[in-house]
Amino acid sequence: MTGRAYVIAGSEATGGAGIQADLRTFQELGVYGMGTITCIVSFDPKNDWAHRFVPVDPQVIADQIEAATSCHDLDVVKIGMLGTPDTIDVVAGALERKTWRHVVLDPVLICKGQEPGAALDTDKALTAQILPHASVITPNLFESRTLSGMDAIESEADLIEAAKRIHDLGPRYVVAKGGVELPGPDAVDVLYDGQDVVVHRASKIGENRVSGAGCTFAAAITAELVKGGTVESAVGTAKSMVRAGITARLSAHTPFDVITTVAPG
Ligand code: PXL
Repeated sequence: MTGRAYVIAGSEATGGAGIQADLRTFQELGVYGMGTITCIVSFDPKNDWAHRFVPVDPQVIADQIEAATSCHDLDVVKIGMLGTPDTIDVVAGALERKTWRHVVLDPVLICKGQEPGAALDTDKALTAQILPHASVITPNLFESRTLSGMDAIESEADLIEAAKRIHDLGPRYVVAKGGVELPGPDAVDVLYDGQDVVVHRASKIGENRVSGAGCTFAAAITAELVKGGTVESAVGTAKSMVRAGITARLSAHTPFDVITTVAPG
């Protein structure tokens, strides 16, 4: 183990996404992982796998952060699903309390299958209180539209424009992910650092979304930054890892297949 990686995120009870995917990714990339749970998501098989969402009490989140940060000297943290403005208050406070070398933010506004309306208050709080602390942000297409204020992102040029607008909100590096929804044969990710645009691309594997891909991507970037990699090389490793994991996806009884955690070979 060459370093310690920390994640503040939600639990997703089927194991496909959330902190379960994060910790597997840390382990697979050879860093020691620890996590603080912000909320518990349990899909409901009796109701079309709808999201049952329970936030963790803010004091309990603060206690977990205190335990992790007192036990270990940490300088890289991944932020995943926060879920409520109260949780965002607590996590913003923790980010302010010490200096982080990197804060990798996966700006989870809603998870697959949730109503976009649920994102509105979380979106505002995340933009105001968490984004200014992020050094790396990894929005998917929906999150890029929401954060950039753009009506539509339908091409690589649109994605680059979104990355530039999100950069203006504070994060030093923006990784805007095209995923399967951006039209074209390739899964395109745009990395923008305020000066240069680097486009990472790989052919799409099917046209369906896979659960856990966004979590795995940001967690892999986090692990590589812990090990001392540059953001650009971390993004390359994360993309290879997600591609390998989607290739080796699991089918499940949920509406989405599930990514597996495979270190790039
Ligand atoms: O994939 C986004 C995501 C992140 N974190 C948690 C989730 C989900 C989607 O279901 O439940 C905890």
